[in-house]
Amino acid sequence: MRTVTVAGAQLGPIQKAESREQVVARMIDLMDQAKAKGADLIVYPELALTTFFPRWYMEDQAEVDKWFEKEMPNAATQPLFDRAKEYGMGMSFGYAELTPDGHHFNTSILTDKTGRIVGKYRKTHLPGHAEFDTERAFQHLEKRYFEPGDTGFPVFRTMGGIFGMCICNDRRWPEVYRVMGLQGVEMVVLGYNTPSVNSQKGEEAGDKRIFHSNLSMQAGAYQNSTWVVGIAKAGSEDGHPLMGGSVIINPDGEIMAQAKTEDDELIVHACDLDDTIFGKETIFNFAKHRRIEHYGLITSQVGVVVPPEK
Ligand code: CDT
Repeated sequence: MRTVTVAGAQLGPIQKAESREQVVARMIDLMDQAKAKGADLIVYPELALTTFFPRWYMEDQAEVDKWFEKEMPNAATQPLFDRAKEYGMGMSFGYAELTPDGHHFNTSILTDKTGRIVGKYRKTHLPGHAEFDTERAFQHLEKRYFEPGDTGFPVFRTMGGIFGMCICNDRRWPEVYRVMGLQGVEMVVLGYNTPSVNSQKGEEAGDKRIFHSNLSMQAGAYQNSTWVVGIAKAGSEDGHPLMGGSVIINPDGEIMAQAKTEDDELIVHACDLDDTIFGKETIFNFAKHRRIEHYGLITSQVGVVVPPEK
């Protein structure tokens, strides 16, 4: 057995006016609860330190940059790192990263049990749009504020296993899990901020949003025989609802723990990384069964090309 007890730390809404210090205090409170439950690793959502600011249209770059972190850890997050180190707990959370040479990424990090950052991932699939869209019920301006990530999908050896990360919209793309699966990933941790309603399809709400989210993550887990931990920021941020439903999914694709509220809430599960072995050695033994001679279109073509009409 290689058990990693994982605490999924769903965050409730963060209002625009809330400070990072207020949010970090909530994150530390969840970490205290995780410690009491014996957690080895705590996973927080995408853009965990602030409201989901890409819903707000901004033209002034100085105003935009206020939502970004220039270093990690920094003064606001150091107490979180200190507590994680004191507890001997790994952690992962997302934040908006402004690099020293001026690049803007939607980033997540993974620390080991000493509080050292051992992995960094920058979001690849940026949903939404870059200009104000009058056709949408609300804005989703990730393409305006972030560049596509430059990391690819690396995996990291830590806590006795092989860990990978992705962020929110990435979880809907099967290639993400497969690229990590090809590196032997045993646990994928991710955070999300998913609006409870579809801004371009008003009638799609609630259950179907959670269904699509779980469908994607459960398939990614099963098809690569890996644990997947998907953690939400949920609830109404300044009148804009985000769905909850944070989950811990086993390598058979089954949900082992699921959040019930749209508020700060901890879900905990003891994940045995050895549970990944059976699937990796049998039905999803890639070395034995994959036929890469037929997969060329996956990397040579972006959009759909239909056959010519006869
Ligand atoms: N944060 C994020 O990636 N959210 C997207 C919503 C896309 S709607 C434009 C998601 O896939 O959940």
